[in-house]
Amino acid sequence: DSGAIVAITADEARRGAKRVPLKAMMDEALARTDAHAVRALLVLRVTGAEIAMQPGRDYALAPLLAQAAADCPAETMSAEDPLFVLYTSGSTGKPKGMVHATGGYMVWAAFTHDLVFDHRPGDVFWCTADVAWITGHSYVVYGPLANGGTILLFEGLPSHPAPGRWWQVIARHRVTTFYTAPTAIRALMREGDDVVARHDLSSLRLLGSVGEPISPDAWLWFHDVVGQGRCPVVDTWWQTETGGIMIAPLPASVPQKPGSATLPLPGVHSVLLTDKGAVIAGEGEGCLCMAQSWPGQARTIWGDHARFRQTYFSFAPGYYFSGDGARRDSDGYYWITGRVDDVINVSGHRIGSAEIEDAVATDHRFAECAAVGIAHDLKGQGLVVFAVPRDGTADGLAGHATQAIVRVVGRYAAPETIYLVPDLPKTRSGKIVRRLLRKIAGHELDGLGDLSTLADPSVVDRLVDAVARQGGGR
Ligand code: 7RM
Repeated sequence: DSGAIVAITADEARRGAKRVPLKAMMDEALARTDAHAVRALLVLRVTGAEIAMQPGRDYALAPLLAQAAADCPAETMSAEDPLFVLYTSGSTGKPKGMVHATGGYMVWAAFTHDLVFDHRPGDVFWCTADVAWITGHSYVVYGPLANGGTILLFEGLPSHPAPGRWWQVIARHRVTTFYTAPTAIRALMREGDDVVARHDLSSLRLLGSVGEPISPDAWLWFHDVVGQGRCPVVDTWWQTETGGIMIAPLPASVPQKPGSATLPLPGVHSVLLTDKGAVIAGEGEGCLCMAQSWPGQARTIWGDHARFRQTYFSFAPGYYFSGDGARRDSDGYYWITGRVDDVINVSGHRIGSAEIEDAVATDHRFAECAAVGIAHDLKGQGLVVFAVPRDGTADGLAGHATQAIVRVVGRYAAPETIYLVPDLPKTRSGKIVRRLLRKIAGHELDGLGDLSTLADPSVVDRLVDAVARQGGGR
């Protein structure tokens, strides 16, 4: 997409006891005709696994670095030069390559890291996010390093090789500031309080959460058990598109409420709009939008500025549209309710229903399919796919749908459940009625609501039957 001429990879990545074959995955990606611009692949040795090197294209990184000069003068850039392109899912089409600009993005990452995490000299800042996620970009790399901070980088999983691994890391390295995601907090909570209590967490001063709404019980556990009641919890709302945190409590100055991201940061003009684009005053619920720009705002979608304008600025002219719904209480506090579009949030991974549906469509055994998100105890949302086989239901068909999704989208998008169904519920104009599918997948059969808008209401009974027959449906 970018026309990049050099790519950098590693032989393998470690994920707990597993090894991810990065070099082999890169070989497969570079074999695609649309990756022809890449002339050199630099390979970092991490695990020493056996890998195939393609002469003339692949180079081991270490010997090249050994020959390079130790001094690398900084390049002068324009503030508006692109800094990076990071892909994120929307409700329609392919993931969008969000372009962040050199000056504004770094200003926003540094400013928000300083303000929200009350950055002080001597802090050891640990953001557990993957560097490949915007949270890793802004709060593992750019923000804390621009502020001259000390970061902790950790390659691994919360409970590998044993429960308590993260607490051990915090104690050993005297981490002061710990920023993670609700999905991790829920998993750690399940391990029990005594796992936490076995470690000395007295170095912690501040805790942060990001990626999805945090339920009050998970918030309280984080605050009371991990933070021992001493550490403020900053629930930070933001997006790939915003570059950095937008709504969050300022520690020690904004009283917290468990489950609320609280108030917009200085310089952030958040508003709630009705479906028709009218501004809601005071208490209320609506679409979360921004009435003014801010430095960290993405500048465009790589290669498709028209789509950028359409996606973010056409809902209500003059406003940035986030795609999230929110409620504002009588104190002006924001409570994020989740996406108002067809984006599914699985463990903080943004997955567009269209991406999943397009992936399944690459396997011609399926006539069509629909993907929805339903409540999941650990992951926040779980992905459920309804797939319509072209002819009948052969053995192993659901497995083929999963394989197509893993191949095209990635392992993180492997669905919880696949239901093979004879038909999908559609309106007369042919739109899939996802609201119904969400209810059927969540086994909420009492409130199916008005079925009169369906082209063929009898589909519903056939669907419910098919789901009941397939049980877990895996
Ligand atoms: C940073 C990040 C963005 C979407 C966003 C929301 C959801 C993120 C919170 C949250 C409730 C939060 N970038 N989201 N943070 N919902 N409370 N504190 O997550 O581009 O990957 O996702 O994530 O729906 O639109 S992201």
